[in-house]
Amino acid sequence: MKESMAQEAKRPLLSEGKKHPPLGEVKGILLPRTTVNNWDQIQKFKAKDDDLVICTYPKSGTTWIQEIVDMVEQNGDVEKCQRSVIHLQHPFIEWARSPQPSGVDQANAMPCPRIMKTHLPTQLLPPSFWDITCKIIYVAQNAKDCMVSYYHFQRMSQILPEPGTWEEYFENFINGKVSCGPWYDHVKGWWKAKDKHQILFLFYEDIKENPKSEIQKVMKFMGKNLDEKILDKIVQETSFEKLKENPMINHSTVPKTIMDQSISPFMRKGIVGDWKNHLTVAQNEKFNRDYKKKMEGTSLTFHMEI
Ligand code: PPS
Repeated sequence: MKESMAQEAKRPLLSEGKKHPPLGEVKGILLPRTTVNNWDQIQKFKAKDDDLVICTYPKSGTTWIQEIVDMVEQNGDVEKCQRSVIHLQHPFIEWARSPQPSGVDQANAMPCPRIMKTHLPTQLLPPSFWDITCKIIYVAQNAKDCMVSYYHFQRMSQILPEPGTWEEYFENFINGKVSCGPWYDHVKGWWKAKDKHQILFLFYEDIKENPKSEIQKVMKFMGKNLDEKILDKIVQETSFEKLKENPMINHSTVPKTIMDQSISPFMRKGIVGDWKNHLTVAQNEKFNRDYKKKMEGTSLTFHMEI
């Protein structure tokens, strides 16, 4: 573990006595046990033509694109975007933690047009989504930064397994032994799916580098037409600094029994290239060799720094 990272992780890696439930599995993909227990309801979910689905591998900029989409939908009206916490605005399809209503129950109770979120890989998406013409926005982040963000998230999440040491987590991540399965198959699956479905495929690194042009893509995809002034406002209002302080977005209202942000904040760093503070030279070399094999033959490429 690198020194700067050791400082960031100096708070307890594994809080003693904390019970993190183990993951379950569907078709070889690890998922939260509560999701697996509710699988029947999730698979039977009925998608509608006017649905918009935000889809990501975990820790790839989901919350960021959710707020961008909401601001576009609300024509840049900041007050309207503050109407409720973000996880209540966009049902999380595979969320299932009773006694809360499941993501499917929330979506079914919602007026149309609905905007929802999922982290499912293509092969686990409820089949009804493939039979209709709904829109999907997929955001991908480079695997190294995603792994780092996921590691810190698992340190603070009380509903995912504890990540173990960074060295252990590194091995688990590259072997797909994390919730939602291998990053590699997830991004490749959705990259392929975009050729047959209405999918806007975006990159975290592009949004970071040029938010306005990426937000413009979202706007056009959603069939909206907002003027330059509103676009500039959306860029400002969805910056990392703004969202980190926004209680509707930063998950500060989520109970500690789900996310303990005293261990690591949900809005942690929001940068491209933090992997350089985490991967050792040997891990980086191992990662690159493995990555080359797993990503061979795809036209999908990522920026590891900007
Ligand atoms: S989750 O739990 O899967 O929904 O998490 P997700 O929202 O996908 O990812 C969280 C990471 O996204 C970062 N983030 C941002 N980065 C840049 N700009 C903005 N506006 C922004 N909003 C959220 C957040 O900080 C997490 O990344 P890390 O690297 O851990 O900081």
